[in-house]
Amino acid sequence: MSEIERYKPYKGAAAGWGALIAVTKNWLGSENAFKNIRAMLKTNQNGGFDCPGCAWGESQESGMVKFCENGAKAVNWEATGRLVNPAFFNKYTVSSLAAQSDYWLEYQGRLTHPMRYDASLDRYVETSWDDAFALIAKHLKELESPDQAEFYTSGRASNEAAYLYQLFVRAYGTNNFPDCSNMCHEASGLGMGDSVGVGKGTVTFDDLEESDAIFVIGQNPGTNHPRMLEPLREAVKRGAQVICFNPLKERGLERFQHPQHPLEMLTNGSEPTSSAYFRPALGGDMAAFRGIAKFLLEWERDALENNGEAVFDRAFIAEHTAGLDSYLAEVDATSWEHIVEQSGLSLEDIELAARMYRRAKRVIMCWAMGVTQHAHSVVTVQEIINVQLLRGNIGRPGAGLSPVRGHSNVQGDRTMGINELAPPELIHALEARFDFKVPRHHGHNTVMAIAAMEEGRSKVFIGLGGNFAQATPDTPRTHDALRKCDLTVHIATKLNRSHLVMGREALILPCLGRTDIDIQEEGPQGVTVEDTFSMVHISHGQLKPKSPLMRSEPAIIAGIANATLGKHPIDWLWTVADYSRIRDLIADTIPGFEDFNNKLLHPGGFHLGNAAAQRIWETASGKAQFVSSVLPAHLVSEGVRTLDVKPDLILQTMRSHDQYNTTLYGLDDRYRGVYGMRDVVFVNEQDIRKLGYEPGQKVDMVSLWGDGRERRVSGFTLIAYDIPPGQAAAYYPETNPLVPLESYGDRTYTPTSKFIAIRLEPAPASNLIQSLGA
Ligand SMILES: Nc1nc2c(c(=O)[nH]1)N[C@H]1C(S)=C(S)[C@@H](COP(=O)(O)OP(=O)(O)OC[C@H]3O[C@@H](n4cnc5c(=O)[nH]c(N)nc54)[C@H](O)[C@@H]3O)O[C@H]1N2
Ligand SMILES: Nc1nc2c(c(=O)[nH]1)N[C@H]1C(S)=C(S)[C@@H](COP(=O)(O)OP(=O)(O)OC[C@H]3O[C@@H](n4cnc5c(=O)[nH]c(N)nc54)[C@H](O)[C@@H]3O)O[C@H]1N2
Ligand SMILES: [Mo]
Repeated sequence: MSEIERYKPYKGAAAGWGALIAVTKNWLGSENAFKNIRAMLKTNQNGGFDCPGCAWGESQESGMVKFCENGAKAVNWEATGRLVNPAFFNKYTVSSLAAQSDYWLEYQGRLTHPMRYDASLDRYVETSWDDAFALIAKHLKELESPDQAEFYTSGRASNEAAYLYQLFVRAYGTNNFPDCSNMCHEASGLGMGDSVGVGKGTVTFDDLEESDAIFVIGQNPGTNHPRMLEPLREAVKRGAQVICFNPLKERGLERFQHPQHPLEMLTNGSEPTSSAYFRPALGGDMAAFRGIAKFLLEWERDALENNGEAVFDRAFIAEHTAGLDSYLAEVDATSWEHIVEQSGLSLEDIELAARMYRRAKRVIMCWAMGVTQHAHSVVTVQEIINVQLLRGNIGRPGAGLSPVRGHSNVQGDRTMGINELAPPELIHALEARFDFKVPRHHGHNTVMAIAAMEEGRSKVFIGLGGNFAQATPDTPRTHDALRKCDLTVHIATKLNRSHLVMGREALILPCLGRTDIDIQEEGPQGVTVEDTFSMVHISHGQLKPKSPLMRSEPAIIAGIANATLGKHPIDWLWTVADYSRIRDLIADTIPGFEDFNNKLLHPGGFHLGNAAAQRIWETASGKAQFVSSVLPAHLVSEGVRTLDVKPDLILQTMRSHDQYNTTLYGLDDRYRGVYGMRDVVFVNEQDIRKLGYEPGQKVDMVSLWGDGRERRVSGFTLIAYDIPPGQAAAYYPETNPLVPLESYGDRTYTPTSKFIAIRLEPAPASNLIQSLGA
């Protein structure tokens, strides 16, 4: 098949038959189809396990079968019968594994034994847990300073694992907690913290059912949070508006069918979910929301002059907010030309969005990576909040803010203290409960950790899950940085590229996943997670572990801690014999978790509470704060603007339908019409031709940054796509070599994965010949 034949625009609706067929194919393709289906039925139901997929929450009604296509893929992927055991590692040298694709590596199955890298053999060889822990302890104790070690966390770690991990790392003496959040919703936490005093969403599932308008900004729920489609569809049915801001016409947002309503599937019925769909420039959302505020202000002034109906919620503003005047002055000072130019939207579009916003009494704003992975993401989040504050849309039913989280427990990990900036309350609580001095100084986030390893300042890397080498920016540089370490350690369920980018010494430690039964000294254990609505609940694995040597994440952390610190500041091994002991420690030190073990007895779990949702503002001013920021003069960085060459396009990097971050379940992206390939770049057909290419041609992408380094990816097929002019879109992680380590968000250090200035070059001849031969 030629490249262009493998691109077929998708005609069906999202999440209907197509979705069900894809799930079933996935199930039947697995060696454990029957068991997996049974496990699936318990997902997210009381008594079952929490879906290891996304962080979306559920309404509390039980008994419903709650699953989605991509949750099914995540469960199935973890529950595979294939094994990556010592025989596997005996068969392949590390060099030969490194030549395989990321897809192939993870597809090989579950890691079963602790493995140690033997450089002389170029292989991983079996080791014992005790020897592995001893090796880690030796390296950690040999460092001149605890700040020379990096402790990464990915967002699947349970609350219990995350809590023990941060306790160990802080008792060891550092706050070096690079984590996946740094690359994800960091801007939401920072922006919301200043504005409303909490860094988490203020809405619960029920609010979605009561709102009159739901904005979905920079988010692709059809692929990444499929269970969110259901409340969106219900909203439209009730006559509420769904208003999307996304440069791409994402399938799930346009229209969809619900797989749990077979009747509708039979009639192939589908209905539009989006009442309006705005397609901004990349990074144009702050300008768009500034424009909405400007219209509201115009109408409010008009109402004041003519005794019309108020546009602003004047009582709310007076009682609850600070900073209105300077914000409105900033809105006045922002010109319409600037707003229109930067947003990529017409004045009419912005006015329509403002009218729809004004019409609704209760509005929820949801957003994800399209908002948070830019240089100016914090102020963009704050501009969204400003607009919400103007009409009192925070802290009442059916209204609020919803940064939709990614990993299934990424929010819980932060709550448990995985944070390179240890909050003062946490420091005090830990010191009151345990006998050690918590380090005060700021630790490393992800970008700082890479820089420290690159410069030889950090020498040990430990990863609690995730795929650091691929998820992070500037891939070749990051790989070199990891290779400079004395020791790299990965606690993981599946083999991935990070395990093959080793320090001088390296370990792979196989752990249980969310779906596995976890038995410790005192019996079977459950772990807890927090969803995007701050609901905490317990999760019990259902499947027999594939190897008796796998250990749970808490047990592995306790093993490392015990070997490094002995029984200081607690008896680690005693703690993990029964996880309710860890939960007692959490109850003693983390606000909202008092009486933790008892609260879990409540089916469906408990809500952590959210001050802003109750209109209690834990901000500097004690009020909800209008933050007035200047709209950036330019979105392209100065370094790039001063180059002689100009960018051809601005690239965003995103997820396909068949992937979970760096985990590739397959090579298709059904909703975008791509089959069997991932090295594609979506560009507007006019742009393709204007730049002198043909659709289907292979190109290299070279990013511009201005530091003299070349950043290039090769042999990407140009797909003529419905995308605004000047933009390109391609999949992550393949495009991470293009993201400069220094290109990160103001204050957030989040790589600007949705805004990369690139040039296209014809692919070298070798690629063309390859494609002709294919
Ligand atoms: N199946 C599946 N589920 C997942 C994941 C997965 O990989 N697979 N990942 C999980 C994780 S960790 C996360 S963080 C979430 C990610 O969930 P999303 O944020 O939905 O993920 P992305 O694919 O990065 O999609 C970003 C969306 O924003 C749009 N966009 C890009 N730039 C801009 C912009 O400047 N403005 C606007 N308005 N829109 C823009 C893109 O067109 C795209 O639709 O999903 C979680 N759930
Ligand atoms: N260019 C670009 N880069 C991005 C993004 C982007 O949109 N564009 N998105 C960013 C975002 S939002 C995120 S969250 C990060 C994700 O970064 P990470 O969280 O580091 O990456 P994942 O791909 O989710 O990690 C997958 C690996 O986790 C391991 N794993 C799976 N389940 C478990 C488990 O239960 N326990 C343990 N210990 N290990 C497990 C498996 O070995 C698997 O290979 O990537 C970021 N990078
Ligand atoms: Mo994420």
